[in-house]
Amino acid sequence: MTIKKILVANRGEIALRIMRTAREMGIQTVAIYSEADRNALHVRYADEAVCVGPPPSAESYLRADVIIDVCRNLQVDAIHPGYGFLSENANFARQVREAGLIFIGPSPESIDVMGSKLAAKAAVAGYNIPMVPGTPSAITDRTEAKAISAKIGYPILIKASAGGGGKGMRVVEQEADFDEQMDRAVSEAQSAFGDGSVFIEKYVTSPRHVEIQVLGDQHGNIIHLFERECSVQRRHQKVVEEAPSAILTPEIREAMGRAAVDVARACGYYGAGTVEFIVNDKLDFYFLEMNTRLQVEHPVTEQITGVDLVKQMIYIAEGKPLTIKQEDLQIKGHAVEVRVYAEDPANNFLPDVGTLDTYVRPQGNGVRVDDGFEQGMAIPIYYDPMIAKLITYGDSREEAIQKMIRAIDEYEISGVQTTLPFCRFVMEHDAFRSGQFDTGFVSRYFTPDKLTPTPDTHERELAAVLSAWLLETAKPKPNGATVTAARQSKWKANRL
Ligand code: MV4
Repeated sequence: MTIKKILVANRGEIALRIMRTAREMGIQTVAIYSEADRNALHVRYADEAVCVGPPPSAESYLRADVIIDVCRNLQVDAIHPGYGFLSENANFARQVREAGLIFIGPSPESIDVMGSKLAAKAAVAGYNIPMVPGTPSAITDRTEAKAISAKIGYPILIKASAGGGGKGMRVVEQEADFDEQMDRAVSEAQSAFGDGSVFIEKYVTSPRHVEIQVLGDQHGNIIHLFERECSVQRRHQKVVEEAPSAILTPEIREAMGRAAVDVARACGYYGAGTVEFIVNDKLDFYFLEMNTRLQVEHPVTEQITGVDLVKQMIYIAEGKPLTIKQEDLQIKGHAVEVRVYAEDPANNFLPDVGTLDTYVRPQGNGVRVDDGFEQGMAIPIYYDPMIAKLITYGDSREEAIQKMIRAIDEYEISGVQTTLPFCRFVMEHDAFRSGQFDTGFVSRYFTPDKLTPTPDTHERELAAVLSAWLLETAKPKPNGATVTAARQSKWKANRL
């Protein structure tokens, strides 16, 4: 089956990113949008666009029935769900299939298995995948659970089977707290996910988060595209991602890659997926969960492998066998991504939505910006406040980081506060630069007083006037080097 027309059931940067690849492949694109996104870039970019409802996601981007109707009306062949919204909804994938459409993603069965952490553990049980010591099934008997916890050793973690991304987790420091924390965990899981099943794992303190990108086709071929390091997080929200990880040896990388491929094999996976591991200070790694979608941070993998993941997803959905062999893949260079949010890092990362009065992207060699906004546009309050993903690529980790600092300083955004100064703080931190960090990085090192504001537009104008004045008045006329030095010192003085 050849896909001729794709509907992208998403918005913002990821909708645009998917449509760009579709266009390169000669595939027609259909955008959907809510009333809040009438003027959005993904709507303008698409060949056709249909309004699917009012601003709240539940009335627009999550309306499976409306979206499938649009596909019927416009003779769409396939739906790409992006990330978030309907991307990990097995019932949506099923409805799409039943409507005779192609879901550009895994089977509903794979989504179901990996959507339940306990089902995922059961599925991989025969594959010799390293897992954190714990209970293999839902807790029913507390006396037994306490005995297991005592054997594992405290602290332990209680996790909701239906949870994910840190939701529904409770640390228990000692047996005396067990019952209270268990009550809370079960009732939270029940109210948040409609499923009160919880299980226990040994608590790995301050792990690193390393995930493996996989691709599987519908003929049983599965490959991995190495790792992404995502340890710099704030309250389970990733801030910086990079590839490769600064800590993995070639041997551990290969072992993790093989484990990830086995996890995918265990659920008959096809499409693009991510297998998430935690890594302790001895570099032992443990399988945690699998995300059955294209991830926000996929660009760093694209940069270091040269593979367009969306293109591969489309080929896989068409039923084509993978043409990339594991042995063809190698890591070339280093990529870093920061997420630019309309949040105020000086004010507890409070969302700061508004209008992008100034919006000038950084450019140049090794810089990629995936975004969905232009100057003058408003950031809607209804959705995730991510403005852009800024990705840099260089020969080495140091080069990618230096490029990132340069790119952050070139980025001009006014009208909203952004996390750019916070990203700059991370890039300049010794622990980050040395690679010696874990998931505790932000809480351990960050306080708002550590922020050096990136020069805003006003300061830039001032600096420009100042340097013009220096050039004009300096006598005798200085050579280029002197001018550059003078200009930089004034610039720095402006940036306390
Ligand atoms: C853990 C853990 C320590 N020990 N499991 C958080 C998100 C979810 N995907 C799994 N998470 C964790 N599971 C055990 N047995 C620590 C975390 C964790 C974490 C994991 C990845 C990235 C950031 C994190 C931040 C806090 C806790």
